[in-house]
Amino acid sequence: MENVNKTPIWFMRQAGRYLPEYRRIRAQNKTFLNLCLNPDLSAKISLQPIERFDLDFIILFSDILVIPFALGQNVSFKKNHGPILSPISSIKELKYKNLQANINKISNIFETLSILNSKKKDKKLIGFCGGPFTVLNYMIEGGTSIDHRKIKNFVSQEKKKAFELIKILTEISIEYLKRQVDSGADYLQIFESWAGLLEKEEYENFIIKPNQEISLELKKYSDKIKIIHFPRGSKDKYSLFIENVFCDVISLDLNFPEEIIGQVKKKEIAIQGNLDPIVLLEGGRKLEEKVLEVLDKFKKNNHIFNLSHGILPDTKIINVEKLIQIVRNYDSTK
Ligand code: 1CP
Repeated sequence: MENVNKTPIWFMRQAGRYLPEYRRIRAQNKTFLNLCLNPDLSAKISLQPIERFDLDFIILFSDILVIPFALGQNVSFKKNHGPILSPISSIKELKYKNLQANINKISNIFETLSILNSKKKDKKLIGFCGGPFTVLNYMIEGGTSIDHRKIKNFVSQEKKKAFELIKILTEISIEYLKRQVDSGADYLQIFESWAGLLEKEEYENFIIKPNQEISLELKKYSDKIKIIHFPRGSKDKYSLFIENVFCDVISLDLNFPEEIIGQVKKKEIAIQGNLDPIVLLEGGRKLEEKVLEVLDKFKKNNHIFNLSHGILPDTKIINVEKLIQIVRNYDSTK
């Protein structure tokens, strides 16, 4: 059957452990960071989900934690455990010289983007970085955290140091993203995955302001680049976010305020999202129902179909295929 629906689709973490072809490459490359810094392999992994599913967007295969690495922090990834960083508590512990010298440590990533740019055909290429606060979270916590106690204390008790580090992270992110634009990125996604940890002035200072600065600088740099913001967990502050931060696309998790749907339409911002990755993992009838629910909910908006967070490693390929088929066959005019 011919595709009826034009809603573009991709998945956060579309390249990764749920794909056997990824696991094969990963098994032979024990050091995850080396994989991120290997242009041929990174480009190959980025294209795996496109070759398998014909998705509309290619996202660079890399990680948000290449930035702490570029700043001289020790970063490693332990199998089935996640990232491990030697935690820092101030700027002095970083080998921060000048932006270009630091970014040059990860310049292989620009080569990956250039390869992808030469192969992208009609697909759009997404570059990305972590939001400054989210990256700071990992730098201070030293890895995955359950209660985020250290970062919460840090921003409330060590404000001056927190501001200093956020400033550096914002500057390096801007420079890093500009180089991604130069290398062929059509879209940039800013993963502010831990935005939901902050409230009030802290949300203003550490989420809104840095994200706004990133948007403004990138828009000044290129009139073609499209920016996707993902301030995950912002809840009722999603509205405040889009009022204050320039977005071409806003990526929604499961708990956004309903008024967002009309608010973004007025501002001509597209919506990205927002199927629960657990629904995709579980499959069955519920998957069919929920995919249609998402399509119906956003059919009057410019909509990019995606999940509310990254695809889970145990997700079955047949569920992914099913989801895509439903999206491609959906008729939004009905
Ligand atoms: O063992 C492995 O193979 C590593 C697993 C893995 C993968 C495949 C990690 C470790 N990172 C990635 C790739 C990755 N990470 C991409 C690639 C592009 C894609 O296909 O989407 C992207 C965009 C990311 C972004 C990322 N990394 C975020 C933001 C998105 C989110 O999930 O909120 C975060 C928070 C990270 C940190 C990170 N890196 C890896 C893990 C397991 C984590 C999460 C740690 C945690 O639980 O807090």
